[in-house]
Amino acid sequence: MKNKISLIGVPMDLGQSRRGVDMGPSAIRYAGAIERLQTLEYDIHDLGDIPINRPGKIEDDGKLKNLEQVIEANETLAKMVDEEIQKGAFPLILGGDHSIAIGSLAGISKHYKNLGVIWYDAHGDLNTSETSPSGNIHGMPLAVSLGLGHEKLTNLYNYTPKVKPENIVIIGARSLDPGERELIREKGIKVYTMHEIDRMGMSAVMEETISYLRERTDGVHLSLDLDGLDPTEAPGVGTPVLGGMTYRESHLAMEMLSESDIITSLEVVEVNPILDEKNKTATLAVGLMGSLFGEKLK
Ligand code: EXY
Ligand code: MN
Ligand code: MN
Ligand code: MN
Repeated sequence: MKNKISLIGVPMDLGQSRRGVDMGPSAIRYAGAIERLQTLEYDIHDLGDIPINRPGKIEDDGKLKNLEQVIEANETLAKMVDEEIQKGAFPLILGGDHSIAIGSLAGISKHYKNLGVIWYDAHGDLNTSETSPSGNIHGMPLAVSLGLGHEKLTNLYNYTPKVKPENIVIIGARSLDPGERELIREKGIKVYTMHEIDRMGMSAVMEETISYLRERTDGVHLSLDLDGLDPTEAPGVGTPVLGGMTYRESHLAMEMLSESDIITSLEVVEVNPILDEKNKTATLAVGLMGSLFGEKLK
């Protein structure tokens, strides 16, 4: 993994409806993310937070809430991420809700022929405005990155698609909408739901994921949604779903990814300190980052 890390905060909460996730970047910084990576001798630069223009009461049609503000922030994010990769840095993006993956993947993917994506999440985030039950854009970023959905989102940063379906692995899914299930079947997207994780064990899931992506991609983006973990361990998330991955399973997943050395970018999303208990979820996220960046137990 590269030694130079560029940290970018995106205090985005307009991709969903619960206040508080805009404080995710601060909560993760307060949980010691920067110091943790400095201890591992990374040269980490905190580029601060992207400004989010708060809407007045702009009536949207409810099918793509806060579309303009989400687009604006993601265009800025894509440009910053693109520039940091050009400078040879490893992009580490802190959310903010998962709609920021639209900008992350737009800024990252142009640097790869076949970017792999590991979507560590309780959800598929594969909705379009046609299939979404909520109109929240944080439930759409993976569909958008596949080139599916509103063209103002899919064409962000002037190219589409960002990711090919065969280069995606979803891990931890346990809440998929009908339209997402249809898309997964139609596109043949690789998904390890909690059922597979329970049957196979996290170690086998990660072995398969790593070898699958190693043979077909030239870089891998890890999109780490903290609601992928069980809410009894990670309560500070906006869309909790019971029966999630444990902290230990997640540490193993991060340690195996660290050993594999396939991860070329990271985003950590959906930490909502208002819903949390004593910044527990951000602290857990920083612990997982430590494992991903090479911390060893002995
Ligand atoms: N599938 C539901 C929707 O589209 O509204 C819930 C999405 C939750 C998305 C969180 C970020 O993972
Ligand atoms: Mn430096
Ligand atoms: Mn998500
Ligand atoms: Mn999620």
